[in-house]
Amino acid sequence: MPKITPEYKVENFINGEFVEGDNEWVESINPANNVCLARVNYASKAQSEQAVKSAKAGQKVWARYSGVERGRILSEVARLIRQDRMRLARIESQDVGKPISETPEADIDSAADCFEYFAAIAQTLQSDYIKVSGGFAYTSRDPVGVVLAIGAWNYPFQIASWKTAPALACGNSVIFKPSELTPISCVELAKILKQAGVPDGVFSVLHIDRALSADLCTHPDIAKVSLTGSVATGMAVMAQAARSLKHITMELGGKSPLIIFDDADMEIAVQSALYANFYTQGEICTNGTRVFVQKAVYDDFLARMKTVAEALKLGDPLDPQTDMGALITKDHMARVLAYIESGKAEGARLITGGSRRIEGDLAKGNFVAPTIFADCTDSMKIAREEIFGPVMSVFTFEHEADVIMRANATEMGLAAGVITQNLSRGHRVANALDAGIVWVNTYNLTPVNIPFGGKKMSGLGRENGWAAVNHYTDIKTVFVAIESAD
Ligand code: TXE
Repeated sequence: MPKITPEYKVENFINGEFVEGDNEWVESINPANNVCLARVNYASKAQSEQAVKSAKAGQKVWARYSGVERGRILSEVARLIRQDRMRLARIESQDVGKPISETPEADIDSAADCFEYFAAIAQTLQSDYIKVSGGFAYTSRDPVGVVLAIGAWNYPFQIASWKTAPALACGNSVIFKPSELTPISCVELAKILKQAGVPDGVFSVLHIDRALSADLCTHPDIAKVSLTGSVATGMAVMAQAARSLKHITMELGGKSPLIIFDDADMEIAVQSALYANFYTQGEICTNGTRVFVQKAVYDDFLARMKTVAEALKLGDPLDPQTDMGALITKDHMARVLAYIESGKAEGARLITGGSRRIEGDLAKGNFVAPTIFADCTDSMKIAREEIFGPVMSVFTFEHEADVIMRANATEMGLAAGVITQNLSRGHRVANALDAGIVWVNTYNLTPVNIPFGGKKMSGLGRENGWAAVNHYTDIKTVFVAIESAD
């Protein structure tokens, strides 16, 4: 066991109990200073087997609760999350490196909203009655069973909640496997669920390595895998899950376009581009990193954007004045910096940023200046690949039809943005874009009552909104004959 005493000791949660894992100890590092923040004890194969067994038994118990009872417990979860809002936000800011000016609302409130929303769905879930010749049929929405939820590191508490709330509302049980980089907050969620009255086995947390996670994706007692992660992992998990034909939900990467027309309100355009590129240090899958600006407003946009980006304050994620925090790991920072170098080498015009920030305490962490490239072309590496850091690529265009074609010329299809004051154009362009979610005159807003998810290589299935119910239930049809068949 390492000698350092980190701030958090993180356990696994199996069958309603917090347990140390039987496997190796792993350290979780604070991205803002690269000091050990938590010690995590990984679970063994035998322990993960135990989690599956208890999840299977717990699900049967939970499915017998009425929707009203399940909803009451999930509402209590929402209340407990809100009650502990600032402590949870602090954990998230430390673990992910994102500023405390974001986490209370974007991470913690979003999770509470999600439990509240799906509590209401649990209480009101109904099925169909269909009159047929000779009788009638009705449908029931049965839970799918045990759900393996695999999280990414950029929104750990929110991701765990967005998967757990709908799954539990529909009567499933969940085994949550967090990203190895952000293991802390999901254990806090386990404590809250237990306190709210969720029965043993209905929610578990397993800290396991990727090989064991891959193994679980093939487990015959797991009915569904819901993943948030990279496209490559999505393809691997889908193949693993296919061996026993499991349900899947895949929230993967993006390379989304944000289109600014010359009739745009430029304040809205700049604000949207800011949120689409520099919120959470740019580590957001829906980010609109390909910013297409119509020729007449191109120079004006770049000048305003430069001013706004240069005013962003980088620093300690726990300082309320900080606008942008640290990238998740040194390795990830190196990848982002390599993309910045490739932008320079391929001839994009650097407007601002373009390097790591190392003044004072920033040198201890993984801080990269908000970076804007202008005069980008569609073939550049920074225009094609997901960077997952604070790097905005700006392009110019003249005609609507041309920009729609260029915006859609990517294998990804997660999100898109349109900034215009022309009502018909806004709807027309939104309709033409190949994306799971399109924002008009705003960007990156994800209230829990709207469906969220990607098209093409960006994913399958939808989280949030009523649409999520379709991905956490199996429809059973019962045909009742009331007249004898001829
Ligand atoms: O994700 P991974 P990482 C993108 C972003 C980032 C890159 C890598 O571009 O730079 O992905 O991030 C588990 N079977 N996104 O390494 O590798 C893994 O342990 C079962 C976009 O975090 O995809 C982790 O818990 N599980 C994304 C989770 O999958 C497996 C947010 C994601 O890991 C597995 C984060 C396997 N074969 C990063 N391989 C988004 N959509 O927002 C990995 N895992």
